[in-house]
Amino acid sequence: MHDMNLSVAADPYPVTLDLPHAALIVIDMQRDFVEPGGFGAALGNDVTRLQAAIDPIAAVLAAARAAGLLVIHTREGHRPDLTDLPPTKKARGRLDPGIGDPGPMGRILVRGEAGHEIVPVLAPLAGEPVIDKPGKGAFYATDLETILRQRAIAKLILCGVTTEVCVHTTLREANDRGFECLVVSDGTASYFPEFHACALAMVKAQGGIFGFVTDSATLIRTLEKVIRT
Ligand code: C5J
Repeated sequence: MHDMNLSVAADPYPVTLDLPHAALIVIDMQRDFVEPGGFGAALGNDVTRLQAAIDPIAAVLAAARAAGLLVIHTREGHRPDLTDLPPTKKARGRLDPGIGDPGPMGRILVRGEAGHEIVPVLAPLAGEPVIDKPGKGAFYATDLETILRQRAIAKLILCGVTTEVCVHTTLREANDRGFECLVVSDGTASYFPEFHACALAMVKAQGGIFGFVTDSATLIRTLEKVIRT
């Protein structure tokens, strides 16, 4: 029986993961954000910046699954009737097409549409919960907290996009609920490199005011200790 308490090198200092009480959350790796022709691209963004996070996330996913961690995926999107879409969110940016409108991958950010799906290489496995969220944070208007509490999860490893929007909002929601968060620096990405850097810096500032930051290679090396033994 191996020790399930793993110390992960992180900033501002190492963090301990008690594996049965840790979960990996992969945030919004959806075609609408990551692929050309989706919502992110419609906003004028360079989606290749987000694509840089795919390989590190795939590697972290594989290690987390092999180590037996609970893996949870999130998706940002709305009901087809758009009853959960705040008018402010719909109107913001004066986009044409905007959320709910037909786009190259179906209706933009609408559940069930092709663009709303997670990119195939990071597709959830059977049994991995998928949280559909109408907002930026994965706790708001979802059953994520219920699922985590049922499994006695105390620590969250966060990957996904975008660093300063949905990852940060989820991180802040989690932190206020008492979850310890470890952000994987190269497993997150932003359309704006300066926002990515700043968002990561904010996590670990002031002694880790929102949590901890590590990178995928460090995390995987640590998880391998329980995978190999
Ligand atoms: C955005 C997200 N950026 N998943 N969503 O609108 O970060």
